[in-house]
Amino acid sequence: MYTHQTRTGNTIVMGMGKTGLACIHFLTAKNISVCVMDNRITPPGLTRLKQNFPHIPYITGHFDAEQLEKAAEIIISPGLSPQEPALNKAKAAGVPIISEIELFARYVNAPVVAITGSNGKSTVTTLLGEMAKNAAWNVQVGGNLGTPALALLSVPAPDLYIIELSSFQLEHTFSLNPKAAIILNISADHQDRYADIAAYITAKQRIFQGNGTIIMNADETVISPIPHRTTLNFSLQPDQGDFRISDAYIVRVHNQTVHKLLATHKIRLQGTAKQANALAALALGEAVGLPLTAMLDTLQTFKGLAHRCAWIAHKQGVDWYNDSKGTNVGATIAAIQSFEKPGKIILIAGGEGKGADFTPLTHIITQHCRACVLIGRDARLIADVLPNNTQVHYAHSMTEAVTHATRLAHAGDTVLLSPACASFDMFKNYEHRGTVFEAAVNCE
Ligand code: UMA
Ligand code: ADP
Repeated sequence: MYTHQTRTGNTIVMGMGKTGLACIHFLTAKNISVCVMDNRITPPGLTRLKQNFPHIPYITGHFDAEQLEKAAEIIISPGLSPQEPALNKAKAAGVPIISEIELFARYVNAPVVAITGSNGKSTVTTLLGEMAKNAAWNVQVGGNLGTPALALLSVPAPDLYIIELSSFQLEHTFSLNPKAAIILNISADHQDRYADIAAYITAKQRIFQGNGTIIMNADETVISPIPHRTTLNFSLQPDQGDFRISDAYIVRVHNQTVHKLLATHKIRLQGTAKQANALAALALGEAVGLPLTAMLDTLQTFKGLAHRCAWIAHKQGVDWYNDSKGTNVGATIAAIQSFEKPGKIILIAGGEGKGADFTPLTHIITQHCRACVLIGRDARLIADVLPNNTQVHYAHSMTEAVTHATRLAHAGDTVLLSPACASFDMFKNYEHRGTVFEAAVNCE
């Protein structure tokens, strides 16, 4: 059990990004003495810090181990590895290290839905938010999605907070007690940060702390159920799950009675992965008491988010899809599978692989892709897992990749950008990558 510490000294915020700034804003409003460090020379939040908080002491370019050791508490930004050497002395000296989410958990004033998983977090968080808004609930939606959770805390209290959480944010979170929590799925990601997949899963499982309802993906075997906890589960299989897909319907099974909720063709999110997201949102919504009608209405209008397997163009008989947010192997497999078009996909992939093992792509690419156009730093690592007879082309830019794909695609084919990698070697972020892709497609 984590107890709030009582050491004297400064609270030190590590990281001057969105999280760091949200912490400073929150703590200064509570008159808590705070200082901030970032090991980048010009961190993204520096200008705003100087403008809005001119009296807050800060250090850039390095972390001051001596000051950290004397801190009352350290709030670590999610992008920083806990293995950061300067943290070790502080840890040894017993300085409590917490996340921004821990701070949120200490002060939160309304029920929380917490959503994690390797893929689908942003989609489910946004979808559930839309469901709640359709039910006229006053809801705050954010977290890893973009707006730091702490910045959402509001008075008067909303009806509900819906928070997307990354494994990084969960690592130093101890007091969260969500009314409903979910791990959507697990596939290898961030293997440059974790010793192995087990360590990544352990971080994700921290979302189940507390005593609220947990939502389990019954098709996912790596997460064990928690005995004696109220649990709802969902499945794409017709024979398991409280929420499941059966005979082309979303159904709710309650005491062995099957209630048909909605024909799957009425859901705007198409493809199996996206249907799983719809089931997950329904289960979360039920756990917090959202009215079913509002949830089902939302499923018929919610189109999904940009850069997530989004259709962008039809040219000379070829469909083009932007799945730039496909930043790990699991997302790319789900994207390819959603097309059910053996041999008719031109896949554009590559970027920063984050230490991933690409071998799970071998079979699916062999089955479904006519050719691959590979970009970015780890292009050759993807090529290495493909059989010699796979058509592989390399491109130095997105424009060049699109030109290759245009040449390779036949009428009836699909060109899919789903990189299975982060974007930072070539782009500012996944949105930038997707936007550059769309612009290049429109210029062809
Ligand atoms: N960094 C340093 N030195 C520092 C602090 C950070 O080098 O002193 C680096 C980190 O390694 C990282 C980058 O700077 O590459 C940004 O890290 P940060 O923790 O300062 O990021 P924030 O701006 O606070 O944004 C964070 C989340 N970023 C990360 O976890 C990397 C955002 O998720 C989130 O939206 C935001 O808080 C609000 O909660 C982004 C993300 O990429 C979208 N998340 C990862 C993902 O979804 O896979 C986990
Ligand atoms: P996250 O916030 O977890 O990154 P997003 O909703 O932003 O999730 O989607 C990220 C990527 O994962 C996209 O490529 C999207 O097509 C894919 N995706 C979305 N939902 C799922 C799912 N349930 N299973 C597998 N892949 C998914």
